[in-house]
This record gives sequence, C-alpha cells and structure tokens, in this order.
Amino acid sequence: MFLPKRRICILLSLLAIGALTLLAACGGGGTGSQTNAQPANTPTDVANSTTPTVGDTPTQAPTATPTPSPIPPTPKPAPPTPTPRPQPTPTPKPNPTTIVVNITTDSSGSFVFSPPVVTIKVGTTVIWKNLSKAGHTVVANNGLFSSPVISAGGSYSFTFSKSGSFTYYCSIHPYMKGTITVQ
Ligand SMILES: [Cu+2]
Repeated sequence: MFLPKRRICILLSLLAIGALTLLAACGGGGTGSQTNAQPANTPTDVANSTTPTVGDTPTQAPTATPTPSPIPPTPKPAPPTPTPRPQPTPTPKPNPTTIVVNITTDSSGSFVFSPPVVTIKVGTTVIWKNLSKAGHTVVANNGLFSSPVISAGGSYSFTFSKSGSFTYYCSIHPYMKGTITVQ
C-alpha cells in the first residue's frame, strides 16, 4: 500500500516541477508583457500634448472680439434748421417815402430852405427840420399846407399825394422861399 503512494508523490512532484518551469517561463513572458505595457502610456502623453493646441484656438477667439467694438462713433446728423429766413427781408419799402429839407443859415447869415428846390414822387413825405436858432413856418402859396411855428430844433412834415409844383415860403421871413415838384 505504501509503494503506490510514493509513486503518486513522485508523479505529483514531477508535475509540480514541470508546472514551476512553465510558470517560470510564463513569468518571464509576463515580465515582457509588462515592459510592453509601459510604452502604451506614451500615446496618452501625446494626446495630452495635443490638448494645449485645442486650448490655443479659444485664445484666438477673444482677440477677434475687441476689433469690432471701436467702429461706431460716427452718428452725427447735421441740423438743417436755419434755411427759412430770407423770405421776410425783401418786403421793405420800395419807395424812399421821406426826404428832408433843412431850415438853416447860409454863408451870408440869411435863413434858407436847403435845398430850396426838391423833386419827389407822389406819396413822398417832406420833413422840414429847423437847424437854426429862430422859429420858422412852412406855408404853401396855394394853401395846400401851412405849418405852425417850428421852433429851433423842431420839425414839420407833409405828405404830397398829388402831382404838381408847389411853391412855399416862411411867413415869419417872407424872403425864405422853396419849391416842391411832385411827379
Ligand atoms: Cu423863417
């Protein structure tokens, strides 16, 4: 009964030796496979190196955004208001409706109407201005007009509405004479 047990032990030991030798061979192969696994990690590093390039593209996008912002400072429409002024100006009086005759003193010291003869158009107003130091009157020979006494510095005016030649004089100094011709 002992002999078959020893044979079994020997067989088992031989099998165990063979198995160890196989394991050793497999362990050598295992170590080789581990060395092969390490270079597999390098492509992940390459992938990590590629990710910063992807990060570069978003940096370009913010540089593009500030350029369009400074464009719009040009909205100023011109004020077109001051055109309608020149219309009221052309209406002023086309007729020089007034003319002045001075009552003054000539070089010899005599009172005179200056100018003594005046030609005007119908509708014109003659203004006699007394520039002397004495009182005078303006009286038409035909009675068309007759002023009160015009004191020194005063004036008298008359508007001629009819054509004709009208002589006049000063009732205080009858030698003072003038003529208004109305055309
Ligand atoms: Cu007079």
